Amino acid sequence: MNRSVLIAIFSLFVLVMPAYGEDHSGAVHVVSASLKPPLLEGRPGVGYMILRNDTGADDALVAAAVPGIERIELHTHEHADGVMRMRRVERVPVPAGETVTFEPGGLHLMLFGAEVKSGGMVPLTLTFETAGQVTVEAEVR
Ligand SMILES: [Cu+2]
Repeated sequence: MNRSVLIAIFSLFVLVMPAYGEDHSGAVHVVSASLKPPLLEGRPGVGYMILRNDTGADDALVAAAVPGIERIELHTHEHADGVMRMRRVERVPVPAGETVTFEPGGLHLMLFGAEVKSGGMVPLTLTFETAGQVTVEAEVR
């Protein structure tokens, strides 16, 4: 590697690094977050949203929490033997520059012990591997 290439790479780091030192809590955008409490008591509810990663670095959603909801799991749907099944996942990759949609029949939040009432807004805190915690208002439908 010659000197000018090294300088070019170093300059890139200098340009990119300050962004990582800043608070990037707003860098992964969460829009249209909504929660549906269970229709039957004792059953889990579901949550949907759209994630947009504008940080320039790959990231992944690893946890979600809402006051009044005991536990939230990250779930996906997959086809197995002609049947759609839900499967829990530990992390949902959100690549740089991409949008990940949680929607019926696909990725969703599974809400256990959801003591939230329809018609209000609740704070939904999402934890990302790199961006850290992002809290948004989620509509309870
Ligand atoms: Cu589920």
